[in-house]
Amino acid sequence: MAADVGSLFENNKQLVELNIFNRLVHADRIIKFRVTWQADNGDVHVNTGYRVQHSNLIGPYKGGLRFHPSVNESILKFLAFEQMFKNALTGLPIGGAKGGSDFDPSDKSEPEIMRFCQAFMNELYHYIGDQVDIPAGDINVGSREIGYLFGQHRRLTKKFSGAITGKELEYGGSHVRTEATGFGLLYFVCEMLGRLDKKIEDLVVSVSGSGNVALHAALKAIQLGAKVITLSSSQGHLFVEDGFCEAQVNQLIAAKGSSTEKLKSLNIGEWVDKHGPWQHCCDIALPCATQNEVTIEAAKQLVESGCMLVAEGANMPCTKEAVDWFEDKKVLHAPGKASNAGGVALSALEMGQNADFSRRSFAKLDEQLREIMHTIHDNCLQELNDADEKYLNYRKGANLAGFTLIASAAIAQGI
Ligand code: NDP
Ligand code: 2IT
Repeated sequence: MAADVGSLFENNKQLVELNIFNRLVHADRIIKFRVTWQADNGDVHVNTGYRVQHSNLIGPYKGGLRFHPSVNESILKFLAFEQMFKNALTGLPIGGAKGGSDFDPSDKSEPEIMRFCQAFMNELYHYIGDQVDIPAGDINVGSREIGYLFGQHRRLTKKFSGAITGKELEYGGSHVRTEATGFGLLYFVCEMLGRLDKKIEDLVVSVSGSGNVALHAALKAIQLGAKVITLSSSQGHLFVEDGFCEAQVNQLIAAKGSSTEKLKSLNIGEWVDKHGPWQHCCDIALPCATQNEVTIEAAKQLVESGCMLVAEGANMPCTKEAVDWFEDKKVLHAPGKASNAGGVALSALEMGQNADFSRRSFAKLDEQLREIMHTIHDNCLQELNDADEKYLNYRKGANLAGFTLIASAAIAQGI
């Protein structure tokens, strides 16, 4: 990031004089709180909850909540920082935030998850609101958790307000929000392929993860005529040489239980324990699980086996060394802040529908999502002048475009 924006600082003295870099690196505030909840057997547990409100320079704080044992302040700080640039790239008026807890939902009962969500909201509700900060889902926070969180917010505030997105349709949710990150990722990939005069039909796609983002990415890739050969969980991956079919992916979307159990229950292909999915030959790799899952070793395997395009569905799934490798080998790489921005963009459209008590159709919102991904793709290229960079360097383009927008807002609004 710093290297990408270095030349910008040389050419714009105001950025230095007004100390813009330091002002944007530090979060506006970090809220940290205790969450006490009771297990089914009567035991009382304590977890830590967080909300990092990074910047509301261009709109109210906006970003997901993650429940995972790996959650800590450091991870949420980088996710909130990235979210600020991602949200700016959408062209919509949303600031950047992220939150969550180190709570592990994987071995908890439904009532335990409900009680945890309620206890979490008992503290978080002080800091959010439809004009202030609007959380949504992320890892292990899907429509069930959003329902419990929203219900508790409604009880505590006595207001039915759009203070959370990712809601079910019946109580203020939006069509396409569930699908948006994965579908948007594929619309972005099609934009990238279009510049190479290529189409996605018949290309081989490797996807990691088997959660909300991964499954909707796989579904859209198959619908567009690609062959999806892998899906994964934290325990390993499923390799299907002939490719998953649409019905199998839909079955996974509808299924309950752990990612590993769901994948194994399909009884197809080859289950590879404890390995990520990057060892197989593919044209396109879509990391859609978690941060740092594509290491330099995985990047080398992908390049060697002929992969020509990597687009991030997850947030920062490729290590810096992996991205450097892709760029060095002229493999197109899209950073998550651009390619996975469809989810938060649809969240912003959900906020708009909540604000004017309206509901748009699936078809209309899907079309809007396509347009937004097209705009984000254009935004990534517009700051690059060098022809080589324009061909290759989405990372630099996305950082420059996001930074320029946020920096202008910071300058315009004074110190
Ligand atoms: P889900 O909880 O629905 O799915 C997460 C998937 O990733 C599961 O299959 C999970 O497997 C796997 N996973 C989680 N941790 C690890 C790990 N350490 N190693 C390997 N696999 C892992 O989350 P989402 O699909 O919503 O999120 C996936 C990624 O996309 C995250 O990086 C998230 O920040 C990002 N994202 C999400 C958006 C959204 O709207 N939901 C929007 C934009 C980005 P298991 O169950 O075995 O842990
Ligand atoms: O990383 C992300 O963009 C999300 N988890 C979605 C955030 C949102 O507010 O919809």
